Amino acid sequence: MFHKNTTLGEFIIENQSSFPYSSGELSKLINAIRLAAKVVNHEVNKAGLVDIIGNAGDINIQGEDQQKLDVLANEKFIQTLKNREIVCGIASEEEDHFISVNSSDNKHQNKYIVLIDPLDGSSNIDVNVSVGTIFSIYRRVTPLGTPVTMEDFLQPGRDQIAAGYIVYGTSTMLVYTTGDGVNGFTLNPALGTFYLSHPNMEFPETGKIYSVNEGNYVHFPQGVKDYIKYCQKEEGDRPYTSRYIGSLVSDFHRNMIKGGIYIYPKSSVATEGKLRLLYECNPMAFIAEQAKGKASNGFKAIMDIVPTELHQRVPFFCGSRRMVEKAEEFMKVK
Ligand code: P6P
Repeated sequence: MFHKNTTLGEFIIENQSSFPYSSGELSKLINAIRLAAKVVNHEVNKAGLVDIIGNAGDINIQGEDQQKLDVLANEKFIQTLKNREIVCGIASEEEDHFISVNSSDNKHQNKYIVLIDPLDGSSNIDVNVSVGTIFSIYRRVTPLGTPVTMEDFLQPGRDQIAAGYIVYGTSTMLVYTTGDGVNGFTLNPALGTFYLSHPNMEFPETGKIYSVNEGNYVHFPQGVKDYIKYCQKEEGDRPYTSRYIGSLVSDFHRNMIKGGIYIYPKSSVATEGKLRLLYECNPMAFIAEQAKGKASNGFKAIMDIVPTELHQRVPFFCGSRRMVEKAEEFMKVK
């Protein structure tokens, strides 16, 4: 049992002993993500000084090229992961193709694959709304000693060995799972240390918050329209409250604490939805299921979908189990 003063570093070491066949490499990987999160957190917080440091693409007061924050976040995470002799491949929303990471001895002995959305919701930065990083970790499936292939990245979410997110909000939190529950750590910026603030996080079985961009209502499938009207109907525990931040990680995080459902469905304008399967939906689905919630495409568990493309999109229904099940009932009818 962990006490609330446990640091992320201590937790990783404690957790490692309970993680089967871990030779400490997964711990090194989570530590790499922890480090990159601190660096990105510093840059995200500084971005508020945009009038002083300049917009992306401008020259800032140091006379340096001001990078777009999502480009910077991408570089920081990739650089930090590459420096560890444990990652053999990286895929990112910011990279068209996957990156093959050769070990220093060039014998391709590293065994972990990392897929990442380095800064999800980055358009919110300019309006000072929270953003997030999402990561997903697998073991490679092709033989050690060979360069990674696309097969290593197109694994179903069910095969993830770890997943998590960082939410850069009113406080910065790192929330992750290695398949043994979900734990949340809050950064103390004065010390640069993450502390266990939310042990064993779980979705309430149901809730009263629904998160969907109702501006797209006219384009939604009939089942989604009917579910939204169900949420708004004055009956029983309804009407529910509508909360939509426009940042997946923030909406997900609030719903996990308070109870709720997040929906990004397909529509006549987004025929497969907007969110990416590999580095947004699968990691959030792993966390959701580990937190006793649910994640589907409206019909099938997200983590049972066999990927076909690196950047493929899927419709996404995620949150309190009974709310997702109710939404799926409406999807099955129409
Ligand atoms: P829309 C951010 O761009 C994002 O990927 C998610 O974080 C967010 O929930 C969604 O897209 C917002 O998309 O179309 O409602 O603005």
